Amino acid sequence: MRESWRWFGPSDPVTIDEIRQTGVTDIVSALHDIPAGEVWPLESIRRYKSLIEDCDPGLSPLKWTVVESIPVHEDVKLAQPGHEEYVQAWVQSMENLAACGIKTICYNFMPVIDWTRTDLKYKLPNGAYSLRFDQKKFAAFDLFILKREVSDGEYTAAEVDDAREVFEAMSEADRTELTNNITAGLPGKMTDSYGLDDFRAMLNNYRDIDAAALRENLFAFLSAVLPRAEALGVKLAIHPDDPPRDMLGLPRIICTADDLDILFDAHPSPSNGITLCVGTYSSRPDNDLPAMARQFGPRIHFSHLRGVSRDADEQRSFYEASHLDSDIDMVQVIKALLDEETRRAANNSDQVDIFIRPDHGLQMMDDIDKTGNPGYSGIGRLKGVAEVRGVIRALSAMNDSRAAT
Ligand code: CS2
Ligand code: MN
Repeated sequence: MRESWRWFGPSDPVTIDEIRQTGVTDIVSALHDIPAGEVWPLESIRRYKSLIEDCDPGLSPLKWTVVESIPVHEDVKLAQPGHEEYVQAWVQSMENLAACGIKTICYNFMPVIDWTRTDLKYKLPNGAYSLRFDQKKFAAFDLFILKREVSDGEYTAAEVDDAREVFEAMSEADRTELTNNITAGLPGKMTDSYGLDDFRAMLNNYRDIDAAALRENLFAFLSAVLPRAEALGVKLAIHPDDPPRDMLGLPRIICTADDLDILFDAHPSPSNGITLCVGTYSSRPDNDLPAMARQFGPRIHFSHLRGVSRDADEQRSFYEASHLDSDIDMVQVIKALLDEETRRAANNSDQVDIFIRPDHGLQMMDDIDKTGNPGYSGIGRLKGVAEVRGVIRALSAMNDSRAAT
């Protein structure tokens, strides 16, 4: 297992020297300033890599090994005329990264919105803050702020009533904040920020695109990308749609084990893999994470470790819980990943190690008064990575002692 940490670049309040202190060995990052659809120049990649990797002799080295993410231009998801140019740019960025030795690439295929939360400062009983997705608030945005024309059956009458009640209880400031959280997006998102009118126009672009059409567009993208990825030894790791279900009338196609079966049936290439984002997949109760980690083991090139706690009475609402105290059996997930590495080593696989990172953390202690990227706190993630490291060490020690007897 290779422990990594997401860094947003020189403006990230958590610095490379601070990350070094956490004991992780790898950095997950991206050229965040380059707009979707443009090539990442070789020189820019080299320069950015040296920001991460150059350090005084004697310091523990860090290595930029994982890209999260090269954004996929909306026109590719829509298969708009001319989108091939954006695909070619994506492939060129991948070639340039591979030339610098960076060969694990996370990406996603979520239309219009990337990961989405309604609350960025949700107070937990212990006083720390967390991120939350509240289905009622989201419905309040959809129905009463965005005022989207919803199709029959999207909301029950009771859900509309609940949403109205939530909307009416919100202040103007609350409504603006909710709108920003959803339309302007969160750190690390791979889609653009929009005002409400542009947002409506973007949604409208997808009115004729259902799940089957979106899949076709993803598969066409992969047909163009995978042969080069294979030749370069690059591993692609698609990130699931977060939350993992259709939203705002948009199809979302990487949500469940069945979706992944469809993906790998269409494109069995060994370069076609996943980011096992444990928190995202388990934001729905029908995804069994330890089982998915086992089922898709060989396809897991990267894993985001994070817990969620779903509301008892509304399973679509959740908050991001501590890494080990959530609805997920994290120990069993980690065990499955370690077993997968053992299997790879026995098969002399070209990539034995799975990259993991604490995917978000609580905002706690000195994090609370700092302006940082929601979810990407220093101390909260340090707690997450330390807990996960403890589990890895304990399970590995048990495996070693079993192998020795
Ligand atoms: C999110 C997103 O998973 C996450 O932590 O913060 O940044 C997500 O990683 C990207 O959309 C993946 O492409
Ligand atoms: Mn994730």
